[in-house]
Formats: sequence, structure tokens, C-alpha cells
Amino acid sequence: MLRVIVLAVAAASIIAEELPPSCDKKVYCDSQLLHLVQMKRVFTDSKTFVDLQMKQNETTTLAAFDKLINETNDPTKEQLQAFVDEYFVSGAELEDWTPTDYSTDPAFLAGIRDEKLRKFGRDINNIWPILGRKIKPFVFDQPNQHSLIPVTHPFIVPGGRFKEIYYWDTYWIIEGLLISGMRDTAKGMIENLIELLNKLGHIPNGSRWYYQERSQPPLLAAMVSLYFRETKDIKFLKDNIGYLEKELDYWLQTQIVTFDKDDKTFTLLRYDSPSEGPRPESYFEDYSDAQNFTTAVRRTEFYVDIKSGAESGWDFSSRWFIDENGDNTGHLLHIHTREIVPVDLNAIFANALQNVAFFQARLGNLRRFVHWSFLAKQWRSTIEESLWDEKDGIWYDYDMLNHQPRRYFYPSNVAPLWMGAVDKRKVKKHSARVLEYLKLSHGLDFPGGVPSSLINSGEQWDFPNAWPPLVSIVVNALEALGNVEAKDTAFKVAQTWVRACLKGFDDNKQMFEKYDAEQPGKFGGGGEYNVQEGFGWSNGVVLEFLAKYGRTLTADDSVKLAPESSYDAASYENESGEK
Ligand SMILES: *[C@@H]1O[C@H](CO)[C@@H](O)[C@H](O)[C@H]1NC(C)=O
Ligand SMILES: *[C@@H]1O[C@H](CO)[C@@H](O)[C@H](O)[C@H]1NC(C)=O
Ligand SMILES: *[C@@H]1O[C@H](CO)[C@@H](O)[C@H](O)[C@H]1NC(C)=O
Ligand SMILES: *[C@@H]1O[C@H](CO)[C@@H](O)[C@H](O)[C@H]1NC(C)=O
Ligand SMILES: CC(=O)N[C@H]1CO[C@H](CO)[C@@H](O)[C@@H]1O
Repeated sequence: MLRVIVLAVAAASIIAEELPPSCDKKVYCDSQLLHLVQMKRVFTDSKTFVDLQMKQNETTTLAAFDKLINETNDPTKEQLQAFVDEYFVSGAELEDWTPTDYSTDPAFLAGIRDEKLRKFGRDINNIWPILGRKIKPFVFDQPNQHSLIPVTHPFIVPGGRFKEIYYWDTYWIIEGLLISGMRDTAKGMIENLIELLNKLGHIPNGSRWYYQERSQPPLLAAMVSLYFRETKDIKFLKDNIGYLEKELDYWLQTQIVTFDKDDKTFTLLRYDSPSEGPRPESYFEDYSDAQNFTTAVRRTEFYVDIKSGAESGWDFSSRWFIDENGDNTGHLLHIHTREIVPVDLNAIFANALQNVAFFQARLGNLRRFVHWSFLAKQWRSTIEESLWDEKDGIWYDYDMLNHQPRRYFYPSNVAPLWMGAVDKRKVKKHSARVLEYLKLSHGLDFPGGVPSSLINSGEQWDFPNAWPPLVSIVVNALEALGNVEAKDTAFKVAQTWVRACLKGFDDNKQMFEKYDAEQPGKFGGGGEYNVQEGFGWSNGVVLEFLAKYGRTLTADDSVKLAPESSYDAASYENESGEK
């Protein structure tokens, strides 16, 4: 208790005058070279430049660029293009990798009764080797010539432009891998994240230097929990428990906030990711948008709110907009991420605290168990007291600027149930009300999945886009409510989703990173880049639902499932360890 309060005072919400650059690598984060190449649009996607590798070292590259500036004063786009061609090369930093534990016939398939869905499960399982990557040795030899941060173990990438490791994506990828029986790959991926944590002091948004100053929803302990439940690998816990604690401390030391609500003071986390200037990988977009503000202070605040929004994983969304009326309407210039206390972040953190407490108990470290379980309890009760909305019967993000709950539909509103961040007694108490809220919101009524919001802002984490992780959160939250009606609703949401993804797969032979809630199987749009194919977490969530509901799920209403006895439920139950 005491500890949290002391830390909270240290972290006031003011932006320091001197912020660190986006990362320590000048070429990729803090140079005129970056500025000019991005602002003159040498590449149409801002991420392309910062993903290039330097042919020579940083000193040589920057000296050559100085020379170009001396010669030209203000180089043209063509001169910049020529410079980039001479000094950079499109990094073939990764090579394809077939996971050694990959099987074409994983056990979970036997638990899917509908033939068409069983084939779908097999098709999705077969995508793992396509997304497998490992880092080439030369990146380890000359790490300073790359924006990629090398990690030891091979991994599964999300796909498309996301060709490195992403923090929160990895949670749903690992979930899928474990269903496919790929424990070694899952373990290696967790170890990679821990390697990044060890190197940077926290887990960055992704394994690129330009993501250095930003983390993402802290799901590491939840990943370890998934892995441990499956393997009971106590040595793994023992080896890594120190790192898990280190991550909790990072969040407690950097992202904590105190706020008043109804004459009481609360302490929770929010996203706060201060560094100087635009995001290097979206430099042109951020810089252009920032010019709409007339003062340097507002521009700086805008950059930090943008980066904090990216840290949330919801880049971008009306969830982070506060307009002149205190509403979530408006556009990106209304972004105020740091003024909002997010339900999902705090639910995830409460879960992480509880997991680490549990792991310490398993390791026999009772003092550490008591320490973390006390904080976990405190987090759960603060969520209940400050974010539960008795009027609407749901949890809401809290707006610290206007001192009010943000009464809007977002799937993240049910995150406390998903993350087990609600005490059992309260789950029972809130159960009918949460169901009622979901019904009245109409958020679950769409044929193509659960949309991220009911507002069409043009941003990619808003209507009509439906994102796999959010659908998974809703399904698991409903399951956690425990009553028959909620379980029935969970099944329906999952079935709608699997059918939509199947239609998209039949039509395109691809899985997408996001879908359109209004048009089943159509990929989503909006935001800053084109839709990406692959796709790590999409595959993970479909596998999750196929594994969970395989006995009853059908590809369409006309399917008549064979009688239970004709499939081998027993072998499935033993293989997967769950259900
Ligand atoms: C960079 O490369 C140049 C030319 O190869 C070399 O002379 C110089 O010592 C290197 N500098 C550093 C810091 O490695
Ligand atoms: C560029 O010009 C400045 C001042 O004229 C000089 O100090 C610097 O050495 C020059 N740099 C290069 C790389 O020529
Ligand atoms: C900022 O202003 C520019 C024009 O100067 C405009 O194109 C851009 O859309 C504006 N950004 C936002 C987020 O409104
Ligand atoms: C499956 O597990 C059950 C206990 O959960 C056990 O009784 C049974 O023998 C196992 N079957 C196989 C095929 O391993
Ligand atoms: C914009 C940003 O900071 N970064 C990335 C963080 O990771 C997500 C994927 O989970 C990307 O969408 C963002 O581009």
C-alpha cells in the first residue's frame, strides 16, 4: 500500500521539458536524415525507411549525410532517394523458419465435429510455418546497423508489414500455438520477450529500436500462465520469476496515476509514454498532424498522447478522444490518452499481479506471494470502486480531465471478467447487469463480429472494425460470468466469429488482422496503413474458439453434427490438457 502511494506522488502528469528521443539510435529516431526522408515521402509507408539496414556504421552514414547537406543545402526527394540507395539496403534480416514442433495433425483437430470446421482448423494450423522467422546471424554481428533488435529464439510474426515481434499480439499467438501443441515455439517466444525486457528494462511495443520508449498491454505474466498451465514447467517459472517481477515494477514506477472520483482518491495505471517528436515509423503522419497545433507545448503533448495511444494497442480509437464537450467524438487531434484510466490495462495488470503471486506461491516464496497478492487484491478493489458504473452496470474507462466515466460501448469494458480481476462474489452480483448492458448496447448484434466501438471515426480501432483479440476478450468475459445465458451468448459470439473468418478465408485464402463487423469475412479498413494478411492473432483466436467449442460449433445452420459417440472426445481431452 505505502509503496504504491509513494510511487504515485513521484509520477505527476506533467510533461518534462526535456524528453528523451524515441530511441538511442540516431539514424532511426533522432536525425535530420530521418526528418527529411520521411517528410519528403521517399517512401509511401513511413515504416519502410526505419526498417532499412545501414550498409555502414552510424558514424559513417551520418557523416555522409552531412556532406550531402553541405553540398545541396536542401536535398530534393531524388537526391535523398539516391542517398538512401547508396547507404541503406532493404534488410533481409529474417529468414523463414519451420517450427520444429509443428505437426500437420495436431490433437485438437479430433475434437472438432463439423468436418468443414475441422478442415478450417487444419488450414489455420498449416499457416504457422508460413509465419515462422528467425534472425540471420549478421544482425547479431552488427547490431548497430539495424533497427531490428535481435533475439535468440525463432518466432511467429503477426504478418504483412508487422514482420518483427509484437508484444500483445504474442499472447494470442501463444494461445494458438499451445492449442496446436507447439510448446517449444511458445516457450521460445516468451523467452524472446524476456530477453527484450532484460535489455531495455521493459518489453517494447515491438522488437525494433524505434519502439524503444513504448511498451504494450502487459500480458507477459498471462502468457507465462498459459504456458505453465499446459506444461507445469516449474523450472521455467523459477528461471523467470525475477523478470516477471521486474516488469511489474516497471509499470508501477512509470505509468501509475492518482485521481479523484466522488471525493475519494484512487491509484491505478494509465498509458503514458513520453519521448520527443513523432513516432519514427509514422513520422510523416504525426508530424503533419502536429502542425495543426499552434504551440510547441501542444505539439509535444500531442506526440506523447499519440505514442501513449500506440502503447495501448488501440492505435487509434475514439477511446482516446476527448473533444470540447468531454465526449469521444472528434478526430485524432482530440487525442488525450494520458487523461484516461483504461479498464483493460488495469484488468490486465491485476491479473499479472495475481499470476506472479501464484507463481511465487508455487515456488515456495511465501513472502513474495503475500506481497503481490496484497497488491492484486488492492488493484481488484480499486477497479471495482472507481471503474464499475452502478448506473449502467458495467466497467468504464475514466476521464480524469472532466472527472467522469466514459459511458461508451467498447469491448474492453468487460476486460475485468476476462482477466479474472473481479472477486467471485462480485461476479455473481454483477452478472445479470453486465448481460443486460451488453444486450442494450447492441454491440453483440453484428453479423461479422463484435466491433471495437459504435462510432465510425475513420480510425482502425473503431466501428465497423472487429479485431480478434477484442472478440476473444468478450467471449472469455461472458464465459466468466458463469450462468447459462452468458455461456450461450459466448458460444454465439464465438460461432459468428468463426463463421465470418471462414467466409473470409474461403473468399481470399487469407486470414486478416481485422474484419468488418457489418460484412462477414470482409477485411477491415481505416487507419494509417493497408490491411495486413497472415495473421498471428487472428489465427490464434480462431484456434481458441475451435478448441473450446469444437463439439457444438458448426460452419452454418444447415450442418447436422454426427452423434457424440462417433468422435473421439477422450483423446482430445487428454491431449490438450484443458476442457
Ligand atoms: C565506422 O566505420 C569506419 C569506416 O569503416 C571506421 O573507420 C570507423 O572506425 C567506424 N566507427 C565506429 C564507431 O565503429
Ligand atoms: C559541412 O559544413 C560545415 C560548415 O560549413 C563544416 O563544419 C563541416 O565539416 C562540413 N561537413 C562535411 C561532412 O563536409
Ligand atoms: C491537420 O492539418 C492538415 C492540413 O494542414 C490536414 O490535412 C490534416 O488532416 C489535419 N490533421 C487532422 C488530424 O485533422
Ligand atoms: C484420459 O484421462 C483420464 C483421466 O482424466 C484417464 O482415466 C484415461 O485413462 C485417459 N485416457 C487416455 C487414452 O490416456
Ligand atoms: C504505432 C506503434 O507504436 N506501434 C505498433 C505497436 O504494435 C501494434 C501491433 O500490436 C502496431 O499496430 C503498432 O503500429
